Amino acid sequence: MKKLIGTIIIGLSLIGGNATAADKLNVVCSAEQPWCDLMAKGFEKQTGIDVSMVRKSTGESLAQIRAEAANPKIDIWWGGTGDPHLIAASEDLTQASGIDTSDLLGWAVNMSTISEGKTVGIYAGALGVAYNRELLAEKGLKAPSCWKDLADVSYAKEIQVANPNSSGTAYTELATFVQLFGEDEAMSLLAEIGKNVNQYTKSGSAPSKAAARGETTISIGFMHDMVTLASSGFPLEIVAPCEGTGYEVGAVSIIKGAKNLEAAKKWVEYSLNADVQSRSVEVESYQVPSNSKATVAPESPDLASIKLIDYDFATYGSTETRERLLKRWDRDVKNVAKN
Ligand code: S7P
Repeated sequence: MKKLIGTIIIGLSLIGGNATAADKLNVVCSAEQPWCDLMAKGFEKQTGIDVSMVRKSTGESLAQIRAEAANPKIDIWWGGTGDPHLIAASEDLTQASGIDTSDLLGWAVNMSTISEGKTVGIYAGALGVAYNRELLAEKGLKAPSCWKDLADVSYAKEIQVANPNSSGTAYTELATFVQLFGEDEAMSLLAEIGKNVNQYTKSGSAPSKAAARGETTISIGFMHDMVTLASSGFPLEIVAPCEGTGYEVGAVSIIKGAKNLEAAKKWVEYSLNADVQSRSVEVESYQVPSNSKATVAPESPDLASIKLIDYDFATYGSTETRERLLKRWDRDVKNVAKN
């Protein structure tokens, strides 16, 4: 009799569409909030799977995934710069999705190759500098055009950038400087620029939002985030630094030990779909999509026309390199700026 009642209850709950363990997905999202929300809603609508989502910067997401390794609460990590996704893969914190990558662009497949399928690229975007042209004119400052210009004494307390410990954007900047100038010169230059920094923020997109609002004159961040603000009418000018610049490959990973593995695989498939990627424009996210069949928004910075470095994802996406660079940044850049 008990067995019969149990069977009836399970049957009713399926007919009623109540969420069961298989109908849930826990996501940590490291892209901008509106895009995270659009993805969650679209996925729920298409699959009927309930998404529980939290937004965190890339470095913070990695820290959470590491801390929960023995009992993961997250199934999917979507968005955020690729290096920490590669680090999670190399630390065996994520697992292969088995997804077909044949429609993806080379830089997206490269992430999968390096990580043995444990992460894959969903978008790309270049790093740059933005300035508020009204504030710059008011203060009688020259527009910067190179990374090295940012060390000029005339920019004292005029620059805002994120902290690379929490922000994937700022880690991309740190790794870009090291690849452009060598490690010692990069640290000295960042320390010089640090004298002009008014705040190291937690999130990578915050400095450009502050520049847009006139709370800082200059920001460092991803150009697509700057485009979002400039095309909304803020007085921001965007600069591709003369020495060349680095770029991110945003990624998606399934957490090892994910409690909702089938749903997680569906999310990876969903997020690589060309139509889904083309929808990013609805929330003014202008990264370049990784699916070759997705539509690239006319506002997206044209990566082919920017002097990009040959960013070494295998090296800068390794635990050893990231830990070493962050330690040096804390010692040689952040603490020096306080003096
Ligand atoms: O969605 C915008 C974006 O620039 O933010 C991501 C970024 O890594 C997350 O912010 P943090 O720097 O705070 O980690 C980028 O992946 C993405 O393009």
